[in-house]
Amino acid sequence: MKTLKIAIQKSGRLNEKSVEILKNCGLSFENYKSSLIATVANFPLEILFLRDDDIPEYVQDGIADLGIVGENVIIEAGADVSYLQKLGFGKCTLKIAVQSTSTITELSQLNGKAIATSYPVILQKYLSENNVDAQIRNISGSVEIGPGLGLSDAIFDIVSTGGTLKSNGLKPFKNVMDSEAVLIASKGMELNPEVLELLQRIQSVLRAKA
Ligand code: PRT
Ligand code: ZN
Repeated sequence: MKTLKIAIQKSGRLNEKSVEILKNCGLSFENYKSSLIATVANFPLEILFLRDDDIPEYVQDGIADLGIVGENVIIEAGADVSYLQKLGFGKCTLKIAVQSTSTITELSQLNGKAIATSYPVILQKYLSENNVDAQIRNISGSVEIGPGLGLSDAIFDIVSTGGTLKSNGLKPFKNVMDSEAVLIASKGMELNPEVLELLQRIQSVLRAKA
């Protein structure tokens, strides 16, 4: 029997809940902060701990058979993977936000403006679909400080409580995409018996919670 590999986030917002859902499936493994790989004692599975950004590609390329990652990260990476199950955590919305004093009310007012983001692919798709021609400034983090510094007229970022927007003098303008953590598989692996067994266990954990 082939040992499956599942990639989960090493540290960050999805790590704890990803470990928890696997433990609740009855999987027994050591979760040392320092290890990059853990072997499950009672199921043919290894757990790879990775940066979330690397997970879609690892799964697409079959280096990992399964992964747990935010939908936003999969879409941004353009990864070709199978979606098996939404997991109900890591929920957030990707939004365009503007300065709280801004008088922008229409999307068309973003024409010719600069928008700072770490998600250029998702933003470009949305702007193209809405015939908006704006300049995308690709920044790897802290995009919220852009408008205050005059670096951009708007930002496009993940929002959950909205507290970060508010404390940086920004307000939400348009909701572009809802996201949550999902279980994904390499194309074809969704038919593997052990994958199906694990999926069934995850689904019953989710049902018990509902
Ligand atoms: O190190 P690694 O690359 O693995 O992690 P990361 O730093 O890239 O990601 P991480 O751990 O921050 O987030 C992982 C995933 O969690 C994201 O890809 C989303 O799918 C999901 N998620 C859910 C969030 C948030 N909620 C969230 N609030 N990701 C980021 N945020 C940021 C947001 O951008 C803002 O700057 O948290 C800040 C606080 O948000 P507010 O609105 O609550 O103030
Ligand atoms: Zn990341």
